[in-house]
Order: sequence, then C-alpha cells, then structure tokens
Amino acid sequence: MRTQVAIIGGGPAGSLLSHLLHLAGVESVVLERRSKQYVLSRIRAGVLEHGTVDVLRRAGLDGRMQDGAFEHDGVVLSSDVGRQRVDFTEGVGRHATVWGQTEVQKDLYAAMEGWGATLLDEVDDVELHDVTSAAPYVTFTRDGEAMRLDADWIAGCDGYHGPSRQSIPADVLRTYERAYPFGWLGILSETPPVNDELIYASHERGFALCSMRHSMLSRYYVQCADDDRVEDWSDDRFWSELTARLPEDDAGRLVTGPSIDKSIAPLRSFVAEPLRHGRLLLAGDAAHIVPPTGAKGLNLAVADVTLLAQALTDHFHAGDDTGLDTYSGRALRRVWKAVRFSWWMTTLLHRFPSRDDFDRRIQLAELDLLATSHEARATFADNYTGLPLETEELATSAGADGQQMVGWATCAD
Ligand code: FAS
Ligand code: PHB
Repeated sequence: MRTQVAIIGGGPAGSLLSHLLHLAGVESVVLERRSKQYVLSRIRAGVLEHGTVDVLRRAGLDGRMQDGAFEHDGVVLSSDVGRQRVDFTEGVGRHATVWGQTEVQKDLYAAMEGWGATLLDEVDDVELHDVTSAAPYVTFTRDGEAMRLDADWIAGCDGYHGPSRQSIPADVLRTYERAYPFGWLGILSETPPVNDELIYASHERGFALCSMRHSMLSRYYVQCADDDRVEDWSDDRFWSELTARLPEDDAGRLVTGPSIDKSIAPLRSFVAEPLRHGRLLLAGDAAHIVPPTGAKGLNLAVADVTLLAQALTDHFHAGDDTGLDTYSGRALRRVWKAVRFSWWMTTLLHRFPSRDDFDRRIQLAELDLLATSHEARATFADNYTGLPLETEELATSAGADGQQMVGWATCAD
C-alpha cells in the first residue's frame, strides 16, 4: 500500500487530520489499533473551545452540534468558603461549548465513511521505519496478515501509549512531566445536570466537577486517591462524596441515579519535544497530556492537526515546507500555554496530600482574586474558552524544533 500521509491512530487527532487532508485533496490512510466501536465507546472530553468549534464548522462536522450542544457563558467555581461564577462574556466575549468527544468522534467517522476514507481498524504490531528518510513506511498486521504502508509522511496520532513517540531516538526526544498524586473518578448518570453550567468545586475533602452531556445525561467527577480502583467506589459512596464537596444549595438540587459508566483516570502533565523527527510528525496525546481540569486535551489535539493539515497541504500542493519546518515550534508554543493553564487549574482546585494550611490559604486567596478582579476573570476566561488557534507565528524563521525561535509576532486578527 502507498499513500501521501500515513496516520497512526484513529482517535480525534488522527481522524480529524485525515478528514482535513481529504478536504484539501491530500490522501491518507489511518491505522487504528482498536475497533471503531471501541473508539466510539470511550467517554472522554466534554468541553470544546471556540477555536475547536470553528474548525469543526469549517470542516462540515457541526451538523448535530448546532442543535445538540450547549453554549456556556460561564462556569461556577466553589470552595468551602464561597461560590462564584466566572462570566466569559464579561471577560472575553466568547463562550465554551459543551459537546462530548464521543459525539465529535461519531461525526468524524460518519464523514470519513461518507467520502470513503481508508481507516484500517483492529491493526496490530504497528512499527515505524526509516522516518528520517525520504521514503518512510509502516508495517503492521491485520487479520493475521503482515502488511506494509509506504508514505511520504507519517503522522503520529496514537495517543500517550502509542509507538510513534517511541520511534524518536532518546538522544533527540526531550520530555517534561508532572504526575499528580491523585486521579479522577468519573461517572455518567441518566439524571438532569445539577446546574445549567459546569461547577468546579474545591473542597477540604477534595475536588469535584459537575458537567453534562445533555439535559438528561450528567457527567460528574470526584478527586480520588491515585491508587483507588473503580471497585472501591460504589454509587452510594460516589454520590455521598460529591454531595459533601458541593455548596449546600447545589447539593440540595443534586439528582442521583445509577451510574451507566464509571472509570478512573490518572492525572499527569506531559510534553514531548520536538513534534517532528524527519518525516514523522506528532499530534495530540501522542505529543502531550494535560490533566482534564482545564478541558484542554481534545482541544489541543484539534489545534495540532489544524496546523498540521495546513502544513502538509502547503507541502503537497505548493511545495512550500515553511509550515512543516515551523510546525513543532508553533504547536508547542500553544501547547505549553494550555499545559500551564491546566496545571494552574489543577493546583488551584485539588487537595494535595503533601500540602499544608498555608497552601490551602493560597488556593483560597487565588479564588478570592478571581472573585474580586475583573482582569483575573478575563485571563481565566481567555484561557478556558481557548487561546487563538493560528494567529501566532514566528517573527523569524525557526528551526524544525522551534528551538531557535527568536521572537513571536501575533498577527492582527
Ligand atoms: P487518543 O488517545 O484519543 O487516540 C489515540 C488513538 O490511537 C486511539 O484510538 C488508540 O487506540 C490508537 N492507538 C494507540 N496505539 C496504537 C497503535 N499501536 N496502533 C494503532 N493505533 C493506536 N480531555 C478533556 O479535554 N477532558 C476530559 O475530561 C478528558 N478525559 C479523559 C479521560 C481519559 C481516560 C483519557 C485517556 C483522556 C481524557 N481526555 C480528556 C483527553 C482526551 O480527550 C484526549 O486529549 C484526546 O482523546 C486526544 O485525542 P488523540 O490525540 O486522538 O488521542
Ligand atoms: C467533561 O464534561 O467530561 C469535562 C468537562 C470539563 C473538564 C473535564 C471534563 O474540565
């Protein structure tokens, strides 16, 4: 088999990249380890930045989202000493969109099926070869048959545990990581959401988050120990802990019910640099992981592949490699700001086992700053609803890994 772009991973990053390349007349083949049904069954992100919604709209993927999604003009932040609402419109005049990753993935797979994408699912033994040559290729097995895919470029969209990042030599790859001493226990319940906007609760007992998927499907999380197992948490224990961490009025409105999905996710911040090695390009969770506190994971994946699709299109249609040469530096500039915000929200709202009363007072002071400072709320709103996608570019040319970046210019909108 041969194609222009071999995409490893058929999650949001890989499938959106394939779709965007198709719209630009660039061929790709997607290799996915799991079945499409399995990918669609994963319960993941819930909040889309305004830039993500624009990309999906421009790609013709917003049909169901127009009617089914919620537009939120703010979020509630609560603690054991108070409850406040951060109004996005007051700060930046934008909103956040609540539309589950599952729905985005459904629309992506439906669109790809519509135009006849080559998405090979349930592949095994994926290996990347000659990524620094002009003729890279991927070997894999499918239904027990050994196969080979030759390509001009390889996009590593295979998530944190995939083989792409592992194909970059240790003396080239730099990684930055922070593991958090807790996890998130998340449930889905067919109950009406407790509030019409998200509630991020920071309580002495720990963090909790109230989110939703639609008017009769709620998504709730509580911070749990990093060695907790799902079987340690009965529904009763979950509802009791969530209730204890919410402000009294919100807790009084909480409608409980049986969980229809329950899982624990570890929290980590992780960034790999550079995002390009020869003809291998990393995007999404293959390149970076953020704690879900800032609702950035999916949105970063969309931002990466939006840059990548344009860069690959310029390469194939105009012979212009500027986008490919600066992809890593430009993507990482936005990634690190999202990593910072996600780290900041996580340290602001969670209870750290090693932290003391001084740390708790700092958290409460930070929350009080948000409650009393318009500028602090505007900065929060700017980050939460999404920093600009592509209006930033290098003021001077940068090396492939962006290390020589001298300065940055923000283009006029
Ligand atoms: P993904 O991990 O989604 O997709 C990678 C794909 O590559 C997968 O389908 C995988 O099967 C495939 N793959 C892996 N190895 C392969 C191989 N060897 N060969 C072929 N294919 C291979 N983000 C939020 O914003 N909010 C949240 O609440 C949130 N919750 C999350 C909960 C969990 C448990 C996890 C793991 C992530 C969560 N995220 C959340 C982040 C998540 O939404 C990701 O950011 C998003 O899925 C990124 O998309 P991809 O980069 O496509 O990676
Ligand atoms: C979700 O709805 O799953 C969700 C929302 C906001 C977050 C994380 C998860 O920060």
